[in-house]
Amino acid sequence: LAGALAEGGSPAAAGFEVHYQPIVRLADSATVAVEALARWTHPVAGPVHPDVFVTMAERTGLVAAIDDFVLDQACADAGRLAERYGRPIDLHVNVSAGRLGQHGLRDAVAAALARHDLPAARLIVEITETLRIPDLPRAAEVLGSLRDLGVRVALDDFGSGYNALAQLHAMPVDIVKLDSTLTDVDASPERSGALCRSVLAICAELGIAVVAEGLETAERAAGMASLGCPMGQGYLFGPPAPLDRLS
Ligand code: G
Ligand code: G
Ligand code: MN
Ligand code: NA
Repeated sequence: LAGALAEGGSPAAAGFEVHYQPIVRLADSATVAVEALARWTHPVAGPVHPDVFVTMAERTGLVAAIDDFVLDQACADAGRLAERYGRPIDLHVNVSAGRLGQHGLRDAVAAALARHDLPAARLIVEITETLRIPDLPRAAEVLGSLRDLGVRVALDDFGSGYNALAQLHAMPVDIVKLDSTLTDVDASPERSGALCRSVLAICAELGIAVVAEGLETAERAAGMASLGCPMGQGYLFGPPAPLDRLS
């Protein structure tokens, strides 16, 4: 990975590309946004699972290069995505939580928006909490600088990582993405319902929108809708796919 991304080697040249997964309004299944997801095909080893290369990249400090590539590609694709869906839609991009202690995230986001003439209101930055956020006040400051641009902030995998409630307490958040372990009613119906209802109540009180992740069946989507969850994402509505093969 380091070799592939070594000085000057662009992620695209190293075999990275961006896939998109629809995020829908549960009331009518209309696509309101897409999440941009990095994909990597190693020239010799073939496709590498994102969990593998994202973890490797986080450990080696290369994840910012991947995040910035996906951010730029997503902003570049905004026009074609609007054409595909017949109207402008929101773009979600992932940013590793490790990035929140560093300078430069705000500038990278501002530069990508300017380069592609995309309104900040169309962009959502998802904070992926695979790493514990060591300095929440500092992270809150960096996220605040993104919001000053007009970009929204989402907490990804909410409920499965570290410090979920402390993060909600400390950081400015516009959208919570309910992790699929919580929306999995089949595994644990009563607990899933109680947990989802509670998170939805907290978010309603704080004025935070919610996206239920991992929706694979119509039953699960209907269940989340009946709890008052406004948005969903999952294989039911479409898997991550290249722009020209989006469902
Ligand atoms: O796309 P799914 O295919 O399996 O992605 C696996 C994990 O990789 C998810 O947790 C997702 O958040 C993360 N991921 C995918 N694309 C990116 C990216 O561009 N940047 C970061 N930091 N994480 C990503
Ligand atoms: O960033 P995040 O961790 O939310 O990335 C979404 C991840 O979840 C990606 O790996 C994507 O491929 C995966 N995913 C998307 N929809 C579903 C689904 O319905 N079921 C499961 N098991 N995984 C999903
Ligand atoms: Mn995500
Ligand atoms: Na997730």
